[in-house]
Amino acid sequence: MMNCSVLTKLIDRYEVITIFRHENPDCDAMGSQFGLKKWIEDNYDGKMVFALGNGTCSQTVYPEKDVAADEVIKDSLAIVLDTANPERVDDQRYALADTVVKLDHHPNATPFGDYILVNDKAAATCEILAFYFAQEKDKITSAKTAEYLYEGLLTDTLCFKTNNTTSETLQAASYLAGFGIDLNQINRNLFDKSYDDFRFSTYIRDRVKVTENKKIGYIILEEEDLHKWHLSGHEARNFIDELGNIKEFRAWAIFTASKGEKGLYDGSLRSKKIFVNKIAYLYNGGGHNNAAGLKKVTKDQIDEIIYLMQNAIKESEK
Ligand SMILES: [Mn+2]
Repeated sequence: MMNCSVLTKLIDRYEVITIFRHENPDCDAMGSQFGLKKWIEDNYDGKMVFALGNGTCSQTVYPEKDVAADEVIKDSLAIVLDTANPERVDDQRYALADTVVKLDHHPNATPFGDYILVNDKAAATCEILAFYFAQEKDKITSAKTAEYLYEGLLTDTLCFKTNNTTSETLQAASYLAGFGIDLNQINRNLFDKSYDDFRFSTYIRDRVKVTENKKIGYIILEEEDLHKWHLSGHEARNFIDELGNIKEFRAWAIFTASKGEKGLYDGSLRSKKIFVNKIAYLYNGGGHNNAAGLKKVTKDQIDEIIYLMQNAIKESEK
């Protein structure tokens, strides 16, 4: 658990608060952003709170993003959520703010901002916020706040199955569930598949390449594949969990053709034990130990990446 009392002092001090999160946001990024916004609005009179960033996440429904002029951001407290490195902040104007707080659960490889609140033991940024709300004031006054945070927690842990799920994660979930949210409905909203997605899953499963020892499964999707299924590379890579429950696999990956860059691919890497972020760092990428991403690699580099993953698996089994 992390002491966030400095955050309360800062929120008290500023009239305008801008909340940022990473590009290509997931439910942890969006949920922490809108959860924090709602919580501040519910607990403070007269503060202006802006949730900024251009991207959105279609996995569930979020409010429209806010619009703020540079002048507004300049006078504000900026809180950047769920974002490990400054380049990934969706809307770089966060840097204009009077004070910047980084609040995150990724390893703090690239510290930025005036205050750094990082707990890399937390399974989600929403977990950090749940404890913060509970400790600081115990004032979640609307079920919507609890719902935003619960959704972030549930998705970042793949339904409490990832190896960073801890007793604190479940405590946070229990705390949030206490606000009368509909757990079953939230699960269905987040995880029920459309029929098209179901068919795309089948397509992926049919095309998995498997290394000889069956320890790595991966897929390369070309521009035509994405076009045929009307998916962006990012959307297609979100199907990575299709490969996540195979006994034999120690690591798995999806590579998708980079938009408008012939011969280059973006990739998502996952593993049970080996540190795939160490491999991603070598290829303009980064992320968590067991879930990382990288950008613009060639087919030869994909072969290298698979080779490095195989080596890491070998090392880990010595
Ligand atoms: Mn997260």
